[in-house]
Amino acid sequence: MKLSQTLTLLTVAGAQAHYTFSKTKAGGVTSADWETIRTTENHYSNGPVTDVTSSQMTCYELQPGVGAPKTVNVQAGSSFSFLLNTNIGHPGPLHFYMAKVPAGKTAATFDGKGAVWFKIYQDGPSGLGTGTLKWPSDGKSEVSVQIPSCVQNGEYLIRVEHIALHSASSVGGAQLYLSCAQINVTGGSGTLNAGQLVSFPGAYKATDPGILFQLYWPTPTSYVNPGPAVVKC
Ligand SMILES: *[C@@H]1O[C@H](CO)[C@@H](O)[C@H](O)[C@H]1NC(C)=O
Ligand SMILES: [Cu+2]
Repeated sequence: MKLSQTLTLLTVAGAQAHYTFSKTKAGGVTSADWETIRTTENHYSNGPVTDVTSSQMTCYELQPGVGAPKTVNVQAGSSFSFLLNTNIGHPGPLHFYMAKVPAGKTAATFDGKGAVWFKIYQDGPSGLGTGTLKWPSDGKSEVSVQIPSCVQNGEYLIRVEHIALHSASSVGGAQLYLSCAQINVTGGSGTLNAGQLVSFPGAYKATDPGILFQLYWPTPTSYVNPGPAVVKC
């Protein structure tokens, strides 16, 4: 095989393993692609963010400022899903964050910048110490989170983030797949203490132990998720 053909095949195989989060599901209703989620820069390539200090870390938007056509109504305490265009083809942790839209903005107009984000979910692997880690999101085409029952009502951005760790043993090797949906929460008790809010970019460093991570050898015996603790009601 010619070198150019080999390179083409490698490129295609790489792209197939990549993914985007392009649809939402709430209250039994599934959106269209990019209807409730801001279209991401990788909507065609499916490629990851690899620089955790990049402005892409906020919502990976193709056209910042444009917003998604719709904001989804969501009940506090209910399940909210992001659907993928393919499936999660790489191993690593899944995170969900929320940011309350400030006064004077809407979920469609808020840019998500500044220290506004709190974490509502993270997961870790099983199989630590065995040489083969399994992650709850492996192969999934839909991932879900429970909207905390104690959030304040109102509009939010909700940000899904999957960190692929298969190449994460060198700085800049972790692959972050993320997008933001626009939601409007009702039925929340409003008692949440979100604690210290973080910004994206800003919350992560390329050398955080959960981002610069040796997945294969030496056999990992622990995994530390990057970012803040998960909020509790
Ligand atoms: C959010 O929900 C409230 C309560 O149902 C409603 O009054 C408001 O119009 C909704 N906002 C959006 C943007 O859908
Ligand atoms: Cu990939």
